[in-house]
Amino acid sequence: MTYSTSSQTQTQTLDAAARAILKTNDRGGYTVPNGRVYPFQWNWDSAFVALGFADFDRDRAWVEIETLFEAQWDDGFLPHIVFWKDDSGYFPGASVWDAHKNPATSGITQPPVAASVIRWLWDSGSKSAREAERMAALYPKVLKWHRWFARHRDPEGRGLVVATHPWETGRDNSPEWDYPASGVDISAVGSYERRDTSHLDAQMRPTKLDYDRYLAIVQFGRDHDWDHDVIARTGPFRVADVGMTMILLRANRDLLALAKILGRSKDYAEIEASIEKTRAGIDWLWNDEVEAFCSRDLISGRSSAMITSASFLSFYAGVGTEKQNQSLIAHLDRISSKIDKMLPSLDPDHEAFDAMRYWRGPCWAVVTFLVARGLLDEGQSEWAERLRLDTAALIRDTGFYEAFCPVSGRGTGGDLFSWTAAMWLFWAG
Ligand code: 2M8
Repeated sequence: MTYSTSSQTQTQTLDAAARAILKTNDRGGYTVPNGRVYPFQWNWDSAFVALGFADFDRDRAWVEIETLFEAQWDDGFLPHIVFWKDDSGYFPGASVWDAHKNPATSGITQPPVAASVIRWLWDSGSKSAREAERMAALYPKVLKWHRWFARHRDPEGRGLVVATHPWETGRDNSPEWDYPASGVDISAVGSYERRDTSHLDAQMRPTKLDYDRYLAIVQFGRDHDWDHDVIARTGPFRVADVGMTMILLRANRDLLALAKILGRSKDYAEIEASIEKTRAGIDWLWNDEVEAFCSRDLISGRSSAMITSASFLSFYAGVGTEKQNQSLIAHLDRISSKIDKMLPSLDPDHEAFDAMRYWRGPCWAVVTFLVARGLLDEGQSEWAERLRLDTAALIRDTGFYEAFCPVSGRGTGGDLFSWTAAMWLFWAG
């Protein structure tokens, strides 16, 4: 693409602003998503942030992932938050999770994008001996995390990822979780003080009922000493999440590619079997009525029947028949005719659509990026470019917000946000 001088200058200014955000949010070895609202290290945020650092400091990019894996538990589990330092600005902090680890961590995980990010890092670099060493050192840790998913997060053996907390999905208050979480007993939650709503407009955040349920599920995990087997089999929230499943499937494909680069031939069959299991099981998430991949509640067996941004991650995972893909593209056409900027986190035709409230409508650059990558890989380059240009326009017009209103383009959540800056540098800008 050719830019006019003024748009070139604008791009350079935004590049500089994005780099400054990552530097400001860098706490030395790890980056906070936003200094005020989220003062710790978050799992999938850090993976995306590494891609941003790769634009100007490759060493720092690798360090981000290496630091995250320093908090890996012995059994391969990789926590969703690492509390490297205390900070009273966020709730629930380390003492609420009470996971008895050093460093202190939460007891749940997040979408496993690390393997894919490591592959992007490797592919975009000079393939130096030093980077090969770093990749080789991370590889067994990522494999161990994927094995943890296979052992502890697929109790029915369907090849799908079971999320045991809405926070694990990264799409915290998606309406997909309203029904599955409705059975959570909140009677023993007691009183607590939220911090998010003192930093941000409560209208943009999950509700009090959402938080009561989040905390009741945390209490269950804590009461069971974070025994992930027990939690995945008997916990109060158990959902086959379309987002985590698609992301793990792609991550396994990328892990296999890393294994091949590193010549770890003894692992090929195991990783191939995981890929095949998910590929074979994915149709359980296809909903014929809405013609899309949707998450499914394991407790009731019920499909959410909701089209979310995660539904389109099937392209990224490399699954879907031709007919299924056509239906999904038709949904993209329809959705884009209803709003100004793609990709909203929920179908705007759904009654639960809420343009400013977090994962119930706003556009999130990271998911839009993954969907765009998938569309590009599957030959849908026009759609991939549309998603990129829309994301770039949202950032250019509004700033580096946590998320954006798909109707007005307004920023929602925190500003000067690390993963939005990273997505600008690695992809959208
Ligand atoms: C949001 O989630 C945290 C809990 O993990 C929160 O709202 O307190 C989500 O957007 C999640 O996907 C993200 O990783 C995290 C930090 O950016 O914030």
